Amino acid sequence: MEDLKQVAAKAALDFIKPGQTIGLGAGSTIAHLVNYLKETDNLFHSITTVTSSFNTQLLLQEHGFNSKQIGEVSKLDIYFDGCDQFDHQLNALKSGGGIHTREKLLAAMADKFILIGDGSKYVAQLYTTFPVVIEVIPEAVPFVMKQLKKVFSPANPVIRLSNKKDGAVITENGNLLIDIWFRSFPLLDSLNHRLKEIPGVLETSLFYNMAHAAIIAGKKGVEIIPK
Ligand code: ABF
Repeated sequence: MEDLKQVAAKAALDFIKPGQTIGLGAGSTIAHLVNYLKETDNLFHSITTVTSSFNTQLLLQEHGFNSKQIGEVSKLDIYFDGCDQFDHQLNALKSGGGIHTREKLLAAMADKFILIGDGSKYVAQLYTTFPVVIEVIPEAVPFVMKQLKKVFSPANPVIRLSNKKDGAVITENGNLLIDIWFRSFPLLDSLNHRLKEIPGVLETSLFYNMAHAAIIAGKKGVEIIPK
């Protein structure tokens, strides 16, 4: 899939104009896009970049991009990001990285939010091989867990643990993540709202009705899916 991610990332260059402020998300596809941007003359020297991801920030710094912190901007021309999965209406799950709060903030700031990925991520409808993740303030975790079990039964909410097995994942905002494993998704159009209604929940990894387009690369080439 790595080659296809590269193909999709390269196709994203066509959307960017000199002088624009470009938001960049997390993950391997975005890393390819950063590397391609570095090779351009007109874009590399003229664009301003902003990212939701610590790792992407390191790569931008290493390459010498002109970059700003999220708190320094309120509008982006385009926000590009990868995802775990997206459907034909361009609703996306961005659960893997656990940084969806920042990702959603940048997506909302952008005139255009464009998903990039390989063809395997494009599905007729989102399915439950990925959880919906919520970022929760630490004090609210017991209450939120109780509410989730009550309201969304038989879904299984699980506090995300660190791969290093040294406890729970702590987000860059000092919060915890709860992965909610649904057996089947409740109606997507109200799910985001229902989860955010629970006090203590900051943001969800369901990007419902937010993306404006998607660039996907498959065996037959690159496809641009407008909304
Ligand atoms: C999601 O998938 C996001 O957190 C992240 O933006 C994206 C990365 O996907 P990939 O590495 O395949 O480009 O989990």
